Amino acid sequence: MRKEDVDHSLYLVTDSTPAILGDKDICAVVEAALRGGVTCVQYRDKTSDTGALVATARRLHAITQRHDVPLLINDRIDVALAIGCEGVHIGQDDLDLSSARKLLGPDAIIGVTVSNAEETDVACKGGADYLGIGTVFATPTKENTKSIIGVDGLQQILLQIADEPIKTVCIGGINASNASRVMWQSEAPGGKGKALDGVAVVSAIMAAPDPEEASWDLLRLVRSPPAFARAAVTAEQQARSPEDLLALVPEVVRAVDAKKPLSHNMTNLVVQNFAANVALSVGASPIMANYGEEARDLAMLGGALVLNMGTVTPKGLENYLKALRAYNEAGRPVVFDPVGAGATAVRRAATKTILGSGYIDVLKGNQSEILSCIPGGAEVQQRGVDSSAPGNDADRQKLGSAIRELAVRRRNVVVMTGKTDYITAGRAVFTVDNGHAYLGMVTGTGCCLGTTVSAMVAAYPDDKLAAVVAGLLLYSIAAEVAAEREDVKGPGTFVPAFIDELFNLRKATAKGDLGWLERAR
Ligand code: 3NM
Ligand code: MG
Repeated sequence: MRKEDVDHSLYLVTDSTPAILGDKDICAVVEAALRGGVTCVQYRDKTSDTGALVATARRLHAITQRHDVPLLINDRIDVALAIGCEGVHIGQDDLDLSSARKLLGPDAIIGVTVSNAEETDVACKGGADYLGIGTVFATPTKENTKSIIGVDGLQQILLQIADEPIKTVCIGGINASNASRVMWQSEAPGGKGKALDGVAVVSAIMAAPDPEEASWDLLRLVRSPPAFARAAVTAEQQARSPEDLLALVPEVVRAVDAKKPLSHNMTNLVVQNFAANVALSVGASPIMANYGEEARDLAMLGGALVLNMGTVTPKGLENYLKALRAYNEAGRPVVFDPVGAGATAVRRAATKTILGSGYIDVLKGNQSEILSCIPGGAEVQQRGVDSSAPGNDADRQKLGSAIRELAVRRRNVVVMTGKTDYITAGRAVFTVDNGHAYLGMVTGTGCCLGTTVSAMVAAYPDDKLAAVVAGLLLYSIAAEVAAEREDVKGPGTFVPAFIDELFNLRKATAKGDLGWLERAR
């Protein structure tokens, strides 16, 4: 087999420890995995004596050869030479690349594990054939893994090697629940980076009750985009003008009115009642369900999920992750509101975990919350960028480019609220200047915007940018209209009037009365 022809889609790394292999025969497991479609095998055994290593490697090679799949040996160049297999995989603590190349010759496949920019650079310059990039997610399979790089770190490396003629797989905690998402999410912004060639797994196959079926399943997942990718904002949708988007607002609001979509809120203790009433006013069916086990069933009902981090607890976080997974698998929209994201270490960690564990269709927060979702965003914040200062063009530009980068990286829609609200899917940044000071004097108005947006994306999932713009305009204009009413004397009387006006504007829109939209700024 020529090394250019190697398919890295599903790369199996073996493990001989009882915790993973159990009492199964390694050759039987590898054979089953190959029947299931594994495209590359690495024999990794950190404990056996050299004689046993060579004997097992020989048996494995006979099997992989029958399936026309390369066999690589982890670390042990001597074993690879002894059995004459296709190559080796070396880690950062193993023999160096150029010595390995000297020993094995130009035709051998040599892969290198990398976890940062420098290691990647060295491996590419040294002529590695492929990179094993990791550790993506924490995994019990390998002891003392060095750094957990997440999908963000993976994307960074793929961007760095955009023009290198090298193959790539990622490794660490990859399984059927995340393989498809990691392949899609790691794709670098705007198609600028390298696409991952595949995933490398140990336990997802070696510890599976049925390795053949597990392999078959994983290969299918690696090769097909995840359910939510179908409805990501397209380049054409991004290219529209503010006027184009404004023209779609009535259609979005009417879609909510007609469909009464489910708005599934996992939200904080303070806003449950208010958020449910807001959902009803904009035309959605609210359910305030914080128990993750329910999410799978609820995700099937054609709605959207709001993850609001307002009251975060360890149990709550587990519930969020279950729900996130269920909605991602169903291809239904998820709105994430990282309430107080930068405020405490717990919230910073929870935000990172949520962002790393699934796909967020719409990320919504105030300036400090959104900036805490951006690597280096805290600095922008500390430099004193002030979104509440209208007319400061330099600040607007800085914030605009920060959130554009965030949306590009995450391939989603980002909404940053403030006196001016910013919306972007990575290309243009749209702003909304509607709203009223009372919104800032009543608790939960930010959270309820998340609920409103969830109703819009649930009813209009194929155009999330238009849906988000519609939600923001409906919400902030309803606040203006309510605040101007004669019966509204302050924040207290504002709340019921606001709920009324959300309802009134929706009903007016359904009837074709669009006067309120003339207020859009
Ligand atoms: N190398 P699982 S992580 C062998 O980060 C290995 O370099 C890693 O096992 C690295 O698929 C890892 O069971 C173990 O999570 C991956
Ligand atoms: Mg190693």
